[in-house]
Amino acid sequence: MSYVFTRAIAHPVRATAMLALLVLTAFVMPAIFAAAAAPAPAVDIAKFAFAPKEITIAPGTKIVWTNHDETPHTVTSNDKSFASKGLDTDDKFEHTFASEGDFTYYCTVHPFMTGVVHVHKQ
Ligand SMILES: [Cu+2]
Repeated sequence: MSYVFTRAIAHPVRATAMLALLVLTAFVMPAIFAAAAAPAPAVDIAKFAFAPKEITIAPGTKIVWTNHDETPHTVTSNDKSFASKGLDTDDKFEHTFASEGDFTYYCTVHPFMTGVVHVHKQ
């Protein structure tokens, strides 16, 4: 790198290109990553329910479920496109929804616990 950098400095056009690359690396790239690193939407599992019960996200969004109960629960989609293991207290499960659709899910231990993820372009 230092060899390349030294050679670049020796040539004004290359030096300008190197400066542009440095500016891009130092300022533009972190901004892009900061935008991509928005906090993942969260669904809480508490008192034998998913909260929020319904959530709407854009394709490519990751959702994180956290079990706050003392009882094990699962996050299991009806179409089997995603399924957690048994989640103990404070365990998390995450899934990224790549394509659009309405994804219903439930807890296999307590099938009356249901939720739905709406994935739509926004
Ligand atoms: Cu459960």
